[in-house]
Formats: sequence, C-alpha cells, structure tokens
Amino acid sequence: MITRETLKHLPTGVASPSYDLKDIKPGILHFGVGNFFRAHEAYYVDKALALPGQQGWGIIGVGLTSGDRSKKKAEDFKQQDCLFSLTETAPSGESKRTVIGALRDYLLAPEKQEAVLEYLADPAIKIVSMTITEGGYNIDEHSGEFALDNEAVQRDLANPETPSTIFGYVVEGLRRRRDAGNRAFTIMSCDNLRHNGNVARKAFLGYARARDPELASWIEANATFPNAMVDRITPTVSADIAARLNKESGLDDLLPLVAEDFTQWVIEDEFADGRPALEKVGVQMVDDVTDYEFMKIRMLNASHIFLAFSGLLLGYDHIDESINDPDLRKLVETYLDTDVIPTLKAAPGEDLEKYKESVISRFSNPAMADQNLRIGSDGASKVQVFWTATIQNLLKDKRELDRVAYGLAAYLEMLRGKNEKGGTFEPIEPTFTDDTWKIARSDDYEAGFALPAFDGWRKLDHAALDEKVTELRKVIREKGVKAALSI
Ligand code: CS2
Repeated sequence: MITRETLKHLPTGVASPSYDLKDIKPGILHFGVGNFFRAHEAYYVDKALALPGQQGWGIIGVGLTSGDRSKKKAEDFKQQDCLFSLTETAPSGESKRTVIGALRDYLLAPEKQEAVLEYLADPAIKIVSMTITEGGYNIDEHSGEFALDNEAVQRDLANPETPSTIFGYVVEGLRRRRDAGNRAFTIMSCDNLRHNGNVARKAFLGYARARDPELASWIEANATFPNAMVDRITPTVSADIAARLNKESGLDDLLPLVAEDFTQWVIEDEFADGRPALEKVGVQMVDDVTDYEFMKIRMLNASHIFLAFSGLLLGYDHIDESINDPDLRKLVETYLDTDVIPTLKAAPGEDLEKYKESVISRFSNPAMADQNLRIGSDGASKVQVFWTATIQNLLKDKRELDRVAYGLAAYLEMLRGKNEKGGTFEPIEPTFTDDTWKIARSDDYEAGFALPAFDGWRKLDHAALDEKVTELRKVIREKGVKAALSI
C-alpha cells in the first residue's frame, strides 16, 4: 500500500510528490475519478502543487455511483490517503514512475450527499471539473438540447436540494453559493467532445433553467465553461497489468496506473475565480481551442475507432495489434491523408503531418495494451463525435466515401459481436435500449441505418453512402474485413 508513511521510503526510481501533503488545501472538485483523470488532470495539478504559492489547488474526487466496484475504489483510495502511482511508458518501453498526491479526498456522492454539496458550496472550491464521458452530458441527439425527460434529471428537478445527477449537484452547489453571496466556480469539462465547455454550458444551464430561470441567469453571468482539448492514452488496468506494474515499481499500490509518455492539454483561458499555474506545467493556455480539438478528435480518436472496430472483427484484443496489421495501418493513413488532413487547419505550433506520425507511433506502444473493446465502446456517441464532421464534409463535397463507408460497415458488423476467428464478444453500448439492440443485431443489412450513429447526416444526400455501407457489410460478413479493405 502507498500511504503518507510509506511515501518516506519509496523504492528507488519512484518519485514522491515534491511538496508537503499537509500544506495542500482543496481548490478543485472533480466528478468521475477514472484512470484518464488520474493520468491527466491530476498529473498536471500535481506538478503545479509543487510550485510556490500553488498549494490551494488540491483536488477532491467525487464518484456518482455506488456499486460494488465504486465502493471498492473508494475503500482503496481511503486506505492509501488518495495516493497512487503513475507509470508513464514511451513506445521504446522506457518508463518513469511517480506517486501523485493531487487527489486529497474521495467521496461517493450517494453515500456522502451533503458532504459533496458542502464542498460545492465552499468558496475555496474554485473549479469543478469532470470526466463523465462523451455521452454523459445528456444532450438529446435530435434536438441538440439538454434532455429534460431523462428520469434521473426529472427526479432531481422534483427534489433539487437532494440531487443524484451531476447536473443536480453542480446547480444546487451554485444555488447555495449565490444565496450566500459567494462567487460561482469554473465548470471545466475534460471530456473528448468538440467544444466540451459549450456542451457543458448547454447541459448545466439547460438543467438550471428548468429548475429556476433566475438561478440559471446568475450561473450564466457568473460561471465560466472553458473549452479544452485533452489527450493522453490511459488504458484500463486489469489485475494482471496491476500486478506487472507493481512488480516493476516495487510498490504495493492498490490503484496503480499506466499511461503513455505523451500528454497534451489545451485550454481556453476563461476561469471564473482563478486557476492553478497550469501554463507552468506544460498546459497550453489559448484563446481558441477549435483547431486543436479538430486535430485531436478527427485524427486520433477517429483513427482509434477505425482500429478498434476492425480489430474486434479480426479477433485482435489490443490497439497495438490493430495498428501493426499493415492493412489497418494503411487504412488509417489513407483516411487521415485523404479524408481528414485536407479539411483541417493546423493550430499554432502544430504540424498535422507530424501529428499523424505521432498518433501512429502512440497506437503502436505495446505497453498501453489498450483494449479494442474499450476503445470501440459507446460507438453510438463516438461515431457522432469523431467521424460525423468528416462524413458531412465528404458528402457535401461529393468526395470519395470508401473509407468512411467501410468504417460504418465495420461498426455495424462489430455490433453483432462475432469475430472472424469464430469467437464472440460483447460490444459495449451504454445508450442502447432493447429496441436499439434489436436493430443492431438484425440480419437486415439496412436496418442499422436507423441507429443514432447515423443521425449526423440524415439531412444530407446520403444515398451513395448507404449503398456503399450495405455492400461493404455484405463483404465483411461473407468474406471478411481484409476482403472489404481490398475493394
Ligand atoms: C479513446 C480515448 O476511448 C476512446 O475513444 O480514443 O480514450 C483516447 O485514448 C483518448 O482520447 C486519448 O487522449
């Protein structure tokens, strides 16, 4: 176990926080303490905490669910004083190990509702950040607005002072602040969405307006919602990986974590009540994040799902196996060169050609052992966020549809949960209902067009795309992925 005590004699090669934990005061509250958050925001804030005058930016973590896994995680955090080790591994295999101390408390909201609300109302908390996944903002795909008919949202609106959703918590926290004459906080999304701050604004204000229009206006005038691009590949840590990490570090960490050595965070500098000195620890503070987002989402994430869907069909477990398959690598390269890069503008300091090379090298990092099933999960949201803009561009400009049609065909075939080696797997689609699954599993090649993933181009002329997708589905099912790729 890592604790404040064991920090004093860590194994050689493991760096401990270079500040005194007892000097750290909470300044940030974070919802969704997953591996990505721990390897990204917590990693940067940890570096900032070591700088003079930055000790007021410790992080309070909050989990919104209280199933067995959540309880176990909370227990582990408690036993370890919220400390955990991060192993950063380069594609060459070289690793660096650090104990991160930025997380100073961890609460499960269902068990500690009032404590979470007290933190949210405390003026010391100046930033409320979140990683709640692309689909977590409860935006209706058709209207583009916050979905008020969601059951949990309805429950919170009926009992706004005892919430259960992130929207209910944040807005109740802000209500308490306003009533006490305190300032609002910054609401900082760290999810992989285009203009994630705007999406967060829409979601939280959508909820607030339904709760109390005056409160919503106060939030709108006082809170800020910076847009950000976030990037670091952080795979799931299985029991085997945890054992390996501990063996390599010499630690006995209950919550070990591995990430690639690459990391990037670009934020629009709009904070309601101050922020850590992030610019001193490698974060790029900019006026406009748009071109960074386009680059990351349309290049890295878009390629990732191509590789995941294809890899699952071929019976590969991991992304590095997918990218090391020459046909899949060629697919991704051609997609980026032909369909994506010509439509992008390089952000200041970025070179799209070099970015492409770095993405491919990052995917081939064997230490990530990043699961195709994880990357290919929630395709319904990911297709919309990562592919839709590119597909819309191709349709509007009447350009070649081969790669995107293949990608959509691979997605639909993947949803059937069968690979070419005769194996089966369970695709993960958290937003699917029984009806959606029926469509997804139907033998009819065209039924899948009704799925939400296809919503983004319904208003455009998409007949040619549908035709190609149907044809490629047939080829994938009858002759396999490789045959479809060689068409
Ligand atoms: C992945 C991301 O899950 C996914 O869709 O593409 O988690 C990816 O690893 C990160 O965006 C990298 O920053």
